[in-house]
Amino acid sequence: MVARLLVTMAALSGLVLWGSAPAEADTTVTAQLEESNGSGVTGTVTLTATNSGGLRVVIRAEGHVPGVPHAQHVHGSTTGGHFMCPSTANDTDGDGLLTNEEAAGEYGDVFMTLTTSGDASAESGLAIDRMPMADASGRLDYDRAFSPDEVPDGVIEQLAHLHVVQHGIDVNGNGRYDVDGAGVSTFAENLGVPNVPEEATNPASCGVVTGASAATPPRGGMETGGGPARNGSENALIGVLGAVLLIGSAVVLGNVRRSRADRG
Ligand SMILES: [Cu+2]
Repeated sequence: MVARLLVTMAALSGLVLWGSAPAEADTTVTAQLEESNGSGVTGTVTLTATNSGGLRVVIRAEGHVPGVPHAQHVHGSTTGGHFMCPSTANDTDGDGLLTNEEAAGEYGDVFMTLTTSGDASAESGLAIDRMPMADASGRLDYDRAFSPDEVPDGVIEQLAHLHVVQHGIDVNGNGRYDVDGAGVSTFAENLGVPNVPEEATNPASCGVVTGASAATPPRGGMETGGGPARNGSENALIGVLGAVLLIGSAVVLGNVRRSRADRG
C-alpha cells in the first residue's frame, strides 16, 4: 500500500517535472564526482532516463578552474566489468598527471557529450563553446533535459554502467589553459592538431554510476531489462563514435587556435 502510494507520488512528481511525460515512472541513477589530477573537484550527478527515452542530466560540481569551460561527457565501458574511475595507478608514464589517453582505459569510450545546447553526440566531443563554464568560484552547475532523439544509442541501455567525466585542469595555477602548465596535449597532437594545452584535455573529475542505485530496479515503470544488451554492431558503432569524438575534440580544442589541420 505504502509502496503503491510512493510509486504514484513518483509518477505524479514526474508529471510535474516533465509536463507531457508519460505517467510511468522514470529511472534515476546517481554518481559522485571525485577529483582527478588533484583538481579538488567534487560533485554529484543525477541521470534520469524518462520513460519516453529522454535523459535529464543534472550536475552540481565545485572546485573547478574558475571562469573557463569544462568539457564533459558520459563515458562507458564497452567491454563491461571494469567500472572504476582512473587513479594514479593509471599514470603509466609516471609524470604525475593523468592524460585523457591514460584515463580512458578506466572510464571508457564516450557515449554522449554533455553540451549546454545543440548536438550531444560524441561528435561534439570537446565543442568547447557549448560546454558549461565554471563560475568565478569554480562552481559548475548543469541541468539539461535531452529529448529522445538527442540521446545517442546505447546511453539508456548502459545507464547502470556509466561514468561522467569532466575535463580541464590548471596545473600551473594561472587561471587558464596554457601549454606552460602541462605541455601540449598528445591526445590532440596525435590527431594532427598541435599546440592544444594538455590542461584542457586532462580529466578533472570522474563519477561512476553507483552499483547500489543502479542495481535497484527502476522505481515503478520500466521492465527489468536494465542489463547491458550489447552486440557486435553496437560495439563497433561505439568504437566509431569514440574515434569521431577524438577527432572532433581535437578540432574544437584547436579552435582555441583554429588550426583544423587534419580531419582524418
Ligand atoms: Cu570525457
